[in-house]
Amino acid sequence: MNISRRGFLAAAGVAASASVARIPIAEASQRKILYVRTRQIEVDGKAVTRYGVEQENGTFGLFLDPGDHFDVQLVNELSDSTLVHWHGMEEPWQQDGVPYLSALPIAPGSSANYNFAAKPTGTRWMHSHFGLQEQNLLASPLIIRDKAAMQENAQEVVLFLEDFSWTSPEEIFANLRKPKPLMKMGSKSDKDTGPDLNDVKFDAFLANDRTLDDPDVIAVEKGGRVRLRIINASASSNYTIDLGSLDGTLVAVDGNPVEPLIGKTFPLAIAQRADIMLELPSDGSAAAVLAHCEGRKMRSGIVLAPKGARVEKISTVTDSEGPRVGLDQELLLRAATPLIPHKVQRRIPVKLTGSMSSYIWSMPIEGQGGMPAVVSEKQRVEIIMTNETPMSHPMHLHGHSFQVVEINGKRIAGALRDTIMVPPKTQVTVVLDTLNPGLWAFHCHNLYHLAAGMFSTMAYRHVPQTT
Ligand SMILES: [Cu+2]
Repeated sequence: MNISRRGFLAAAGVAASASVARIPIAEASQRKILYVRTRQIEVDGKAVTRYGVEQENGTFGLFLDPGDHFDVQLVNELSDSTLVHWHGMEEPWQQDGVPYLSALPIAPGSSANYNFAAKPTGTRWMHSHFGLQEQNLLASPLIIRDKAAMQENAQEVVLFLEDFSWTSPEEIFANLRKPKPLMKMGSKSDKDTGPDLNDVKFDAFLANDRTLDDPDVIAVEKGGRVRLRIINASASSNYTIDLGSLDGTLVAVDGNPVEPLIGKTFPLAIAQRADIMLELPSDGSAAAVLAHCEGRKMRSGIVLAPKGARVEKISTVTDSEGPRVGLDQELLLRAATPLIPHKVQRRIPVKLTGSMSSYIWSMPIEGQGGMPAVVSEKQRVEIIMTNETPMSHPMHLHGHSFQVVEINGKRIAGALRDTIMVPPKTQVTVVLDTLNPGLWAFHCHNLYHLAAGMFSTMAYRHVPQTT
């Protein structure tokens, strides 16, 4: 049982609406210490040891208020090296947490310091970028609250999604990489036309560290308003968020505001986040927020329960497989604050490619021959990603937000994101401004695709102004 994390996620929600004056300024500017350590959770009635990032008081992850600085000492209490990436932040590149690229890993018993402006605001997260540690749940929420979100008088509820296996990530990866015969009956070959939804058959899906058999039940006000901050921290699973009979209003994706979009279901690819506003039932009944795994009959979720509400048992297994996570909703999204119109000064075509039979993935950048995509500072850059494989790839660029502007030839003034899923046989174009010089990771966020080579970099220097 992990009381501290569960209790914390609920408490964060309850306190949110009154939190504008909660932390005195002197205290807010103090350095926070985050510990990377092991912890015990319970899955299907069995205790299991996994990793985590927590504060001294057991608070999982980090919640910053407007004006707070990201001032963190990260202490590695593991017996293994580690390094943590602040996913979605626009930090100086040396503090980005990619081993051997932005910094050396932190040795066991050592620590590293981070200090930068906490921007952009919104629902971010943190996770190990070292080896396969992310699959061992080395991830936590990283929320940078903004004034508008705090003034909307809604309770803040974090829903943190993770995929879980009893098999070690090293063994999962070794199994994926075992040579497969090309044309075995029932197997997928390189020439297979149908898409592959899941590489890994996970044993459980966790929401706030718990399965639906014993879900996180969060105390809410009858008829109250809730801001769900949903984080897909899974290593290799996409979901459809299902609000049941309730309507939700999607107000931000990857932490960045979008024009409100009302719905009952919302796709959420690996590493993406969704902020959804919910009005709770006026009759005081409980409401479940579920995450149905793509291509699987399994789901996870949490329950929002006003005082006295009956909390009914929700089955982990459903009758049907979770729907394919595509880009239908992406086409409808509009950034609340789009990039200022500007002509594209640099085009970067990227092929998402690989071989299922040998489980080798890559993302060659046209004309770069394996070198980083070298760009210039203060340019409008367009990245055109073409997926030639039968699997989808959630593509993540570090240190920047990009705007989705084209999907299979259809132009949109789409969402600002840091992670965009590119489905099989699909082309997605994004644009960004190069305002954060450095050496940046650009990769598929499916942990096993990343480990099998689907990784590249983008680099540019700061050029001092001459007058
Ligand atoms: Cu991938």
